Amino acid sequence: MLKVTQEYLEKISHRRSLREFSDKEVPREVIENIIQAAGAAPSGANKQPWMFCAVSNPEMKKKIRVAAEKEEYEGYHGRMSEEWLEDLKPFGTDWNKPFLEKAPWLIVVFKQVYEIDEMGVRHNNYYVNESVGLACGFLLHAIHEAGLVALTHTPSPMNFLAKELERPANERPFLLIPVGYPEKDALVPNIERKSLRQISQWY
Ligand code: IYR
Repeated sequence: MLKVTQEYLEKISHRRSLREFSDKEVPREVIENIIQAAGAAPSGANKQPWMFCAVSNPEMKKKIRVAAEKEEYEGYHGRMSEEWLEDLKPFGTDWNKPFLEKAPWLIVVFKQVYEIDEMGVRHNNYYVNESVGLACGFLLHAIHEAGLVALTHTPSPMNFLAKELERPANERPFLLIPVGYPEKDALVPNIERKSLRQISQWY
Protein backbone atom coordinates (compact mmCIF):
# COMPACT_ATOMS: atom_id res chain seq x y z
CA MET A 1 0.00 0.00 0.00
CA LEU A 2 2.81 2.36 0.94
CA LYS A 3 4.64 1.69 -2.31
CA VAL A 4 1.52 2.07 -4.45
CA THR A 5 0.51 5.38 -2.82
CA GLN A 6 4.07 6.72 -3.10
CA GLU A 7 4.17 5.82 -6.78
CA TYR A 8 0.76 7.36 -7.35
CA LEU A 9 1.81 10.54 -5.57
CA GLU A 10 4.94 10.75 -7.72
CA LYS A 11 2.94 10.26 -10.91
CA ILE A 12 0.07 12.64 -10.19
CA SER A 13 2.50 15.28 -8.90
CA HIS A 14 3.75 15.62 -12.47
CA ARG A 15 0.33 16.63 -13.78
CA ARG A 16 0.40 20.21 -14.98
CA SER A 17 -2.09 22.48 -16.66
CA LEU A 18 -0.82 23.42 -20.08
CA ARG A 19 -1.63 26.22 -22.52
CA GLU A 20 0.67 25.36 -25.42
CA PHE A 21 -0.83 22.47 -27.38
CA SER A 22 0.42 20.57 -30.43
CA ASP A 23 -2.10 19.97 -33.21
CA LYS A 24 -1.18 16.25 -33.27
CA GLU A 25 -4.33 14.15 -33.50
CA VAL A 26 -5.69 12.05 -30.63
CA PRO A 27 -7.95 9.11 -31.61
CA ARG A 28 -11.63 9.49 -30.80
CA GLU A 29 -11.61 6.14 -28.96
CA VAL A 30 -9.11 7.53 -26.45
CA ILE A 31 -11.39 10.49 -25.73
CA GLU A 32 -14.35 8.09 -25.43
CA ASN A 33 -12.50 6.09 -22.75
CA ILE A 34 -11.49 9.25 -20.91
CA ILE A 35 -15.09 10.49 -20.85
CA GLN A 36 -16.32 7.10 -19.62
CA ALA A 37 -13.72 7.23 -16.83
CA ALA A 38 -15.08 10.66 -15.82
CA GLY A 39 -18.57 9.12 -15.76
CA ALA A 40 -17.39 6.72 -13.03
CA ALA A 41 -17.28 9.58 -10.50
CA PRO A 42 -19.67 9.56 -7.53
CA SER A 43 -22.66 11.91 -7.71
CA GLY A 44 -25.57 13.06 -5.54
CA ALA A 45 -28.22 10.27 -5.53
CA ASN A 46 -26.29 8.75 -8.47
CA LYS A 47 -27.94 11.26 -10.79
CA GLN A 48 -24.73 11.64 -12.86
CA PRO A 49 -25.67 15.24 -13.65
CA TRP A 50 -23.02 15.81 -16.33
CA MET A 51 -22.68 16.04 -20.09
CA PHE A 52 -19.33 15.97 -21.88
CA CYS A 53 -19.39 17.54 -25.34
CA ALA A 54 -16.34 16.43 -27.34
CA VAL A 55 -15.47 18.90 -30.10
CA SER A 56 -12.91 18.16 -32.84
CA ASN A 57 -14.65 19.88 -35.77
CA PRO A 58 -12.39 22.80 -36.83
CA GLU A 59 -15.30 25.15 -37.64
CA MET A 60 -16.89 24.54 -34.24
CA LYS A 61 -13.53 25.01 -32.49
CA LYS A 62 -13.08 28.31 -34.35
CA LYS A 63 -16.57 29.50 -33.33
CA ILE A 64 -15.78 28.65 -29.71
CA ARG A 65 -12.42 30.43 -29.88
CA VAL A 66 -13.90 33.59 -31.38
CA ALA A 67 -16.72 33.72 -28.80
CA ALA A 68 -14.36 32.93 -25.89
CA GLU A 69 -11.82 35.56 -26.94
CA LYS A 70 -14.57 38.17 -27.21
CA GLU A 71 -15.54 37.56 -23.56
CA GLU A 72 -11.95 37.23 -22.40
CA TYR A 73 -11.00 40.53 -24.07
CA GLU A 74 -13.69 42.24 -22.01
CA GLY A 75 -12.47 40.38 -18.94
CA TYR A 76 -8.86 41.51 -19.28
CA HIS A 77 -9.90 45.06 -20.25
CA GLY A 78 -12.14 46.05 -17.35
CA ARG A 79 -14.25 43.20 -15.97
CA MET A 80 -11.48 41.58 -13.90
CA SER A 81 -10.26 43.39 -10.77
CA GLU A 82 -6.70 44.75 -10.39
CA GLU A 83 -6.07 42.12 -7.68
CA TRP A 84 -7.24 39.33 -10.01
CA LEU A 85 -5.00 40.54 -12.87
CA GLU A 86 -2.09 40.76 -10.43
CA ASP A 87 -2.75 37.17 -9.20
CA LEU A 88 -2.66 35.94 -12.80
CA LYS A 89 0.64 37.64 -13.72
CA PRO A 90 2.81 34.57 -12.92
CA PHE A 91 0.82 32.61 -15.53
CA GLY A 92 1.30 35.13 -18.33
CA THR A 93 -2.27 34.70 -19.53
CA ASP A 94 -4.13 37.21 -21.70
CA TRP A 95 -7.28 37.28 -23.82
CA ASN A 96 -5.71 35.32 -26.70
CA LYS A 97 -6.76 31.64 -26.66
CA PRO A 98 -5.12 29.95 -29.69
CA PHE A 99 -5.26 26.58 -27.93
CA LEU A 100 -9.03 26.55 -28.47
CA GLU A 101 -8.34 25.91 -32.17
CA LYS A 102 -5.01 24.15 -31.99
CA ALA A 103 -5.77 21.39 -29.47
CA PRO A 104 -7.26 18.38 -31.30
CA TRP A 105 -10.14 18.08 -28.81
CA LEU A 106 -12.16 20.43 -26.65
CA ILE A 107 -14.19 18.70 -23.98
CA VAL A 108 -16.93 21.11 -22.94
CA VAL A 109 -18.37 19.97 -19.62
CA PHE A 110 -21.95 20.88 -18.77
CA LYS A 111 -23.72 20.46 -15.43
CA GLN A 112 -27.35 19.40 -15.49
CA VAL A 113 -29.07 21.54 -12.88
CA TYR A 114 -32.20 19.42 -13.23
CA GLU A 115 -33.28 16.49 -15.37
CA ILE A 116 -36.10 16.12 -17.89
CA ASP A 117 -37.24 12.52 -18.47
CA GLU A 118 -38.66 11.05 -21.69
CA MET A 119 -42.16 12.12 -20.60
CA GLY A 120 -41.01 15.73 -20.22
CA VAL A 121 -41.26 15.56 -16.41
CA ARG A 122 -38.73 17.59 -14.44
CA HIS A 123 -36.65 15.88 -11.68
CA ASN A 124 -34.19 17.29 -9.15
CA ASN A 125 -30.45 16.73 -9.16
CA TYR A 126 -28.40 17.07 -5.97
CA TYR A 127 -24.94 18.44 -5.14
CA VAL A 128 -24.51 19.22 -8.81
CA ASN A 129 -21.34 21.35 -8.52
CA GLU A 130 -19.66 18.84 -6.24
CA SER A 131 -20.61 15.93 -8.52
CA VAL A 132 -19.49 17.56 -11.76
CA GLY A 133 -16.31 18.84 -10.09
CA LEU A 134 -15.49 15.27 -9.04
CA ALA A 135 -16.18 13.99 -12.57
CA CYS A 136 -13.81 16.63 -13.96
CA GLY A 137 -11.17 15.41 -11.50
CA PHE A 138 -11.59 11.88 -12.82
CA LEU A 139 -11.42 13.27 -16.37
CA LEU A 140 -8.15 15.11 -15.70
CA HIS A 141 -6.70 12.03 -14.09
CA ALA A 142 -7.62 9.85 -17.09
CA ILE A 143 -6.07 12.46 -19.43
CA HIS A 144 -2.85 12.40 -17.40
CA GLU A 145 -2.78 8.58 -17.39
CA ALA A 146 -3.11 8.65 -21.19
CA GLY A 147 0.05 10.76 -21.41
CA LEU A 148 -1.96 13.72 -22.66
CA VAL A 149 -2.31 17.22 -21.27
CA ALA A 150 -5.26 19.51 -20.56
CA LEU A 151 -6.23 22.95 -19.35
CA THR A 152 -9.20 23.64 -17.08
CA HIS A 153 -10.28 26.77 -18.91
CA THR A 154 -13.12 28.98 -17.66
CA PRO A 155 -13.84 31.72 -20.17
CA SER A 156 -16.10 34.13 -18.38
CA PRO A 157 -19.03 34.39 -18.80
CA MET A 158 -19.40 31.12 -20.69
CA ASN A 159 -23.08 30.99 -21.66
CA PHE A 160 -21.94 31.18 -25.31
CA LEU A 161 -20.95 27.50 -25.05
CA ALA A 162 -24.55 26.42 -24.46
CA LYS A 163 -25.62 28.50 -27.45
CA GLU A 164 -22.91 27.31 -29.87
CA LEU A 165 -23.41 23.66 -28.88
CA GLU A 166 -27.22 23.98 -28.82
CA ARG A 167 -27.52 22.51 -25.32
CA PRO A 168 -30.94 22.10 -23.65
CA ALA A 169 -32.27 24.46 -20.95
CA ASN A 170 -31.28 22.16 -18.04
CA GLU A 171 -27.56 22.36 -18.88
CA ARG A 172 -25.08 25.05 -17.84
CA PRO A 173 -21.45 25.25 -18.97
CA PHE A 174 -19.05 24.13 -16.23
CA LEU A 175 -15.54 23.87 -17.71
CA LEU A 176 -13.92 24.03 -21.14
CA ILE A 177 -11.07 21.52 -21.31
CA PRO A 178 -8.72 21.44 -24.31
CA VAL A 179 -7.01 18.04 -24.55
CA GLY A 180 -4.01 16.97 -26.61
CA TYR A 181 -0.25 16.66 -26.71
CA PRO A 182 2.02 19.44 -25.51
CA GLU A 183 3.60 21.67 -28.16
CA LYS A 184 7.31 20.93 -28.64
CA ASP A 185 9.28 22.86 -25.98
CA ALA A 186 6.06 23.92 -24.25
CA LEU A 187 6.67 25.77 -21.00
CA VAL A 188 4.67 25.84 -17.77
CA PRO A 189 4.85 28.49 -15.04
CA ASN A 190 7.35 27.95 -12.23
CA ILE A 191 4.85 27.44 -9.43
CA GLU A 192 4.91 25.27 -6.33
CA ARG A 193 2.42 23.05 -4.54
CA LYS A 194 1.59 23.53 -0.89
CA SER A 195 3.22 21.04 1.47
CA LEU A 196 1.40 18.29 3.38
CA ARG A 197 1.80 20.45 6.50
CA GLN A 198 0.07 23.35 4.77
CA ILE A 199 -2.88 21.33 3.46
CA SER A 200 -3.64 19.02 6.36
CA GLN A 201 -4.51 19.06 10.06
CA TRP A 202 -4.38 15.82 12.05
CA TYR A 203 -6.66 15.07 15.03
N1 IYR B 1 -10.56 33.22 -17.70
C1 IYR B 1 -9.32 33.96 -17.89
C2 IYR B 1 -8.68 34.36 -16.62
C3 IYR B 1 -8.15 33.31 -15.74
C4 IYR B 1 -8.70 33.14 -14.49
C5 IYR B 1 -8.18 32.25 -13.61
I1 IYR B 1 -8.93 32.13 -11.75
C6 IYR B 1 -7.09 31.44 -13.99
O1 IYR B 1 -6.56 30.53 -13.10
C7 IYR B 1 -6.53 31.60 -15.24
C8 IYR B 1 -7.08 32.55 -16.10
C9 IYR B 1 -8.37 33.17 -18.80
O2 IYR B 1 -8.61 32.00 -19.06
O3 IYR B 1 -7.38 33.73 -19.25
